[in-house]
Amino acid sequence: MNLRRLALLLLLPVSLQASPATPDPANVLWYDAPASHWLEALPVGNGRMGAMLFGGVAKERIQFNEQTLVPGSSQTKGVEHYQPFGNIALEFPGAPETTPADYHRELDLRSAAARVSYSVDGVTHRRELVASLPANLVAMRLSASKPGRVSFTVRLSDVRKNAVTVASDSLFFAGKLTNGLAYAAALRVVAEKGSVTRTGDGLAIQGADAATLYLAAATDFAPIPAQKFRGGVSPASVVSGRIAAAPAYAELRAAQLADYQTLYGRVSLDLGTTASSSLPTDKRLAAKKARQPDPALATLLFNYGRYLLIGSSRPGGQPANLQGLWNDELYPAWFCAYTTNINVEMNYWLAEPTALSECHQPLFDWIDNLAEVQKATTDLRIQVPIGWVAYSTNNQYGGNTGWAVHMPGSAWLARHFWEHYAFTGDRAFLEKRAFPHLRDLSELWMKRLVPGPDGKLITPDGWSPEHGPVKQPDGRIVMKEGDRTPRPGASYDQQIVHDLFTNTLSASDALGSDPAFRDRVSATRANLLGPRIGRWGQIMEWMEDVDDPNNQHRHVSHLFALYPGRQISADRTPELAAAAKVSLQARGNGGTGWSRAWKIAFWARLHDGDQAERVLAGLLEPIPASGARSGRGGSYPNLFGAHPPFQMDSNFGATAGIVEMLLQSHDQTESGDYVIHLLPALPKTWPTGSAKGLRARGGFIVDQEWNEGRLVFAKITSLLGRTAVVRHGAQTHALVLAKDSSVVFSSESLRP
Ligand code: FUC
Repeated sequence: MNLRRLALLLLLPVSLQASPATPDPANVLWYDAPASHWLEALPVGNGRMGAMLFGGVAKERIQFNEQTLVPGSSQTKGVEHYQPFGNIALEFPGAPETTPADYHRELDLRSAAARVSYSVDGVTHRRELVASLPANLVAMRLSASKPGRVSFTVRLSDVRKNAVTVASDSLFFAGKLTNGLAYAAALRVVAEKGSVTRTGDGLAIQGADAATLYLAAATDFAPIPAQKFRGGVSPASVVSGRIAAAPAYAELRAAQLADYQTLYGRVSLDLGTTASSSLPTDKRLAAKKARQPDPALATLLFNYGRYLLIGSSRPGGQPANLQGLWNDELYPAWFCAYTTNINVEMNYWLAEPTALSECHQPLFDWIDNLAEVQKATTDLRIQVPIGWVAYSTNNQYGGNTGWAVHMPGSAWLARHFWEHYAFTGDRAFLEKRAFPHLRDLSELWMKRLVPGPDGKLITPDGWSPEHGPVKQPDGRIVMKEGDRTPRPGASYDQQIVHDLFTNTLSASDALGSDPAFRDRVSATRANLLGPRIGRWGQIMEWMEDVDDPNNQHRHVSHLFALYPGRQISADRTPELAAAAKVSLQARGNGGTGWSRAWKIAFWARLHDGDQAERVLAGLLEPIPASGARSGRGGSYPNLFGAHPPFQMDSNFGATAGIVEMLLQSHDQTESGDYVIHLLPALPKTWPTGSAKGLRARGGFIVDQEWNEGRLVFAKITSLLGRTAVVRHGAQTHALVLAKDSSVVFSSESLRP
C-alpha cells in the first residue's frame, strides 16, 4: 500500500473502513450467529448508559441500562437491586427465520461499536450500535446495500411495564422506583427517505435508505452531596431534550470516537496470534480449553477490561458496579452493588496502570459520599471517633446491607486515592482529597489497635473474608463459610492497616506535613504484628497457626500484602514471598472469576509468569450462557466474567493481572524511587510481543517490545521529571529524566 493511501485510510473513521476478512483477534469479539442469551449479547456503554446488542435477523433486541436506576436509600439495610431499564424491540418483515450464511456479529473495541451484518436476497443489511458520552445517547444505525430496503418496526418498553407514549417519530416512557426515584427513556427515529408511521404501540419505518435510532435514559438521581439524591431536574425533559438535540449519526459517531479513542488509544498490547486466533470468539474459548495456544485471546481479554471500564466509569458518573453497569435482571446477584472486601476495589486495579486515570474518578466521588454518610450514621456498630467505617456491601447512596461490618474496608478504599497520586503526581488531589482520608483513617487505626499476646499491635476484632476457623466439639478445626466471629490479629486487617500507614507516610513525605503525626504513624507501623510464617511454611491467615492446607476458599485475603499491597515483595522480603507461594499453591489455581483474576496478579508479583498464565487460561474456560448461576469461574460467550453468576470484577481484575505480568512499579528503593520492573513475569507462551503505553508509578509511560522471551526495546517517558530505577532481570539502571523526556533501551542489558 502506498503511503498516500495509508494516510487516507488512517484519516477515515474506523466505521467507514471495509471490514477486514478476519477481524482483528486482539480487538474484536465476533460470532457467526445471533445471541440467544443475554450472556452472548454484546455490550456498549458511555459511562452512564449501557446497551446489549443481540443481533437477531427477524427480531432484534437491544436491552439497556442507566447506572443510576437504583432503588434503596442511604440507610443500613438500604441496599436494593440495581434495576434493568428497558428494551428496544425491532422486527424486520420478510426477514428469514434462519441465520443467513454470511451472518456476522461483532464488537469492535477499537471503534467502540457493536455490529451485525448479513445478506438476504442480494441485499446486505447492516446495524451498528454505539454509546456516546458527548451526546449522552445510545444510537443505532441501520442501513442496506440497496436504496429503499430498510424496513422495520420499533417498540420501546419499560421493564416495570409503564405505558409507552407513541409520537410521530418518537417513543417515550416514564416511571418511579419504590424510593421515589423518577426515571424516563425516549427513543427517536430518523429515517433517510422512506416513511415513519405509528403502529399503535410502536413506529413502522418503510422503504428507507437508512435509519438512525437515538435512545436517551435518565433519572433524577444526583450523586453529591451525600443524602440529597434528587437533582430536581425532570428526567422526562432531560431525555426529550437529548433526543431532540441528537446530532446526525456521522457527527455523533465522530465525537464519540474522539472521546473514546483518547482513552482507549493510550495503550496497545500485542502477544502474537496463532491459528485459533482467527476463530469466532466462542469457538476460541473452546479451542483454548482444548489446549490450542491463542495468546491473542489474552490480549482481547486485556483490551476488553479497558473497554468495559471506559464504558461504565466516566467522570461525574457512578463507579462501575458488580456488573459494570450492564444488567437485565430484576434481582441481580448481590444486588449488583459495591462489595468492599475485594470486588469494587478489583474493578479499579486496572485504572491507573492502563492509563485510564480519569475512569478512576467516579470511585473517588463514591468513596467521599460513602464516608460522609458513614460519618453521620446513627448505626452504633460503625460509629467511630474519627474517620469512618464501611460495611461489606454498599449502594450508590452510601447505604449498606447490614452484613457485615468491614472494619478495614475504608482503609482499602483509601489506598485508591494514594494510588491515583502515585501514578499521576497530582499534588492538589493528594492534599485535598487523598490525605484527609489517609490521615483520619490512620488516626482511627492508631486508636483501635491493641497489644496482642506478644506485645505487638493487633486489630481487636479482625476478619478474613468470608470464612473462619471454627473448633468442633471433637477439637478439630474446620473452616466455616461466612463466619463473622471477631478474629483479633487476622492477617487481612493487619496487612491493610500496614498498607494504610505506608501510604499515609508516603503522602506525608510528599506533602511535608506534620512531622509529629508522621512519627506516630511510623512508630505504630513498626510495632504491628505480622505477616508471619506458619507450621507448613504458609503465610498465616489468622493470628493462631490454624491454616488448613486443603482450604481452597475463594478469598485470598491474607495475601493482600502481596497484591494489591506492597508489604510482601519477591525482592525485599523473599522469605515472606516464599511463604506466600506456599499459601497460593495450597489455595490452587481455581475459584470464582475474581479469585482467579487475583491469583494472576499474585503469581505475577512472585515473578512466575508461567503460573500466572495458567491461572489466566483457567479464567478463559468457557462457561455456557445458560448455566449462569452454577459451576466455577471462567468466561461467558461474550467474555463477561463468570463468578458464576456474572460479575465484571474478574474482567477488570484480569486486565490488571496481565499488567503485573508485563510491568510492575510498586517496589521502592530506600530513597523512595519507584522501581520500574520491565517484563517481571513474562510466560513462555508469550515469546514475542509488545506492550505500549502502560503507566508506572512516579509518572512514567513505558513501551516495551520483546522477541523470543528477550527484551529488545524499551522506551520510558517521564511525565513528572522524577528519578526512578529501571530493572530488567538482574540489570538495573538509575533513571534521571527531565519532565516530558524519554530514554530508549535497545537491549536487555539496559544500556540506553
Ligand atoms: C463477596 C464474595 C462473593 C461475591 C460477592 C459479590 O462477598 O465473597 O464471592 O463475589 O462478594
